[in-house]
Amino acid sequence: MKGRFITFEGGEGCGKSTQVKRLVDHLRASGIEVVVTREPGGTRLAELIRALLKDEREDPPCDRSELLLFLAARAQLVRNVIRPALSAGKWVVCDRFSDSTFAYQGYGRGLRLDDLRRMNDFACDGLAPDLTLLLDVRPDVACERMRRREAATNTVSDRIEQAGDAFHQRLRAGFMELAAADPGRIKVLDANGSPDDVWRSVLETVNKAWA
Ligand code: T5A
Repeated sequence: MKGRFITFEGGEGCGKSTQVKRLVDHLRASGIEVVVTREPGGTRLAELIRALLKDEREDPPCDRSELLLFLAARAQLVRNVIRPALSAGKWVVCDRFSDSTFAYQGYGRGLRLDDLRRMNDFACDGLAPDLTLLLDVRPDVACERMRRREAATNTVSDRIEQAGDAFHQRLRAGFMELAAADPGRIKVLDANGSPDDVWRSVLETVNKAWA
């Protein structure tokens, strides 16, 4: 028995975490055993790596260190959480996975995609999602959501969120290229609408994937 592996992807402020929660609640209410996790994170070591990646003090990781830290966190999560859950027949819903590395470190930072694919394959030991929901938002919509969240939670954007407009444009275009190259797995959803609108598309896409 093998479970199913669903990932959510997108740029900053696309609303992934909101939809991950809705999907997990829905699947559990339907009687499906679901493991929900996120990247980077999801194990003790991977959460420590997350804290290192988010550390705002001096000596931020260079592009290659950043890549290696994301991959180290992923290797740990795949080995200790995702593979065992899938082998036990559970569904796994993960907030970001390999496509974030291709988009952020590849299209965003400019590291070579060929290198990233080989290294990522090594880190994941070949594991790829069955279905990826790519939430696409316009930059102005994403900016407004981030601004509102910062005001509501009294927080400021982090190192990666502050990477600049050109970076975020490359990121969005990169995600679209990834989706165009793998349309069977990566489904692009318009995420500019309300949480309810986006949820309807998420549900429809998941239902269609295993109809
Ligand atoms: N990263 C990650 C890499 O560079 N390489 C990698 O390999 C990986 C795995 C992770 C960072 O690491 C980078 C990407 C990221 O920069 P994170 O803190 O986990 O950092 O950040 P995100 O994954 O971007 O998650 P966020 O929680 O910040 O954003 P989400 O999940 O897109 O959005 P969400 O749901 O929290 O919503 C954001 C705000 O908008 C509102 C929400 O209430 C919230 O306030 N909202 C909506 N408002 C209006 N309409 C909707 N439809 C809305 N949906 C949500």
